[in-house]
Formats: sequence, C-alpha cells, structure tokens
Amino acid sequence: MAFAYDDTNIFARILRGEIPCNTVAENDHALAFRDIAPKAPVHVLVIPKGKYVSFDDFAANASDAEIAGFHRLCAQVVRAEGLGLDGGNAGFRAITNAGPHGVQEVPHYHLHIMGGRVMGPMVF
Ligand code: D5M
Repeated sequence: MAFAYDDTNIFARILRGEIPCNTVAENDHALAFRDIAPKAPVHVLVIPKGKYVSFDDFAANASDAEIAGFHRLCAQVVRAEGLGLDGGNAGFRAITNAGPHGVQEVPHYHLHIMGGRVMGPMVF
C-alpha cells in the first residue's frame, strides 16, 4: 500500500460487514454494489477487497490476481446490467476519482460504472 489507508472509511466498513450495501456481484478480490446516490439508471461501484486508496495505488501495488479479479468482476457487472457492447447494448461510462483534484470522497479505490442513459460530454 503506497498511501496511508484509513480503515474507518465507509467502504472498508462495508467490506467488514459493519454496514449494509446493495450487492450486485462479488468474487475473491472485489465487491460490486449499487451507489447510494445514483447519477444514472445504472450506477454500480466496484471496489477491491484489499486496502488500496486510489486507482494509482491499486494499479501500482495490487497483485496480478487482484487486478485480474477486480476487472473480471467489472466485466461481469457490465454484462449483467445489460450495458456491454459485446452484448449489442448501448454502452456505459466507467470513471474513477483520485484525491482532491479528482474530488474523491471515499478513500478506498472504486470504479463507478454508469449507464442506462446517454451520459453527456465530460464537461464540468
Ligand atoms: O464517490 C463516492 C461515491 O460513493 C458516491 O457516488 C456516493 C457513494 N457512496 C457513499 N456512501 C455509500 C454507501 N454507504 N453505499 C453506496 N454508495 C455510497 P467518489 O468517487 O469518492 O467521489
């Protein structure tokens, strides 16, 4: 783990079963659940089970098995939610926020998978 990890963050508490979540899918390395404040008809968060603060922490420091497991679960979610281009669907947006400039609220790496409508241009 490259950066300080705060065990009290809300996703760490979800992983420990201390607070509930609306689980979509799970494997040995990752958990997917619905965002509590959805910004699209489908809005799922995928998080690694390991203690990684952000995308760059995860990409640099997670094991190959963790990285593969995380992304396989993302693909499973995309398929199950009817978003995948390989299923002839209309697609989706996958984004992650990192640190203050990324306006990251929860300091446990998570990928937002959003779809079910045209997401609009990336203008803020
Ligand atoms: O976004 C953090 C995201 O996490 C934001 O879209 C709300 C979501 N969130 C916060 N608490 C919960 C719980 N308890 N369940 C589900 N989703 C939650 P960020 O990328 O860090 O700015």
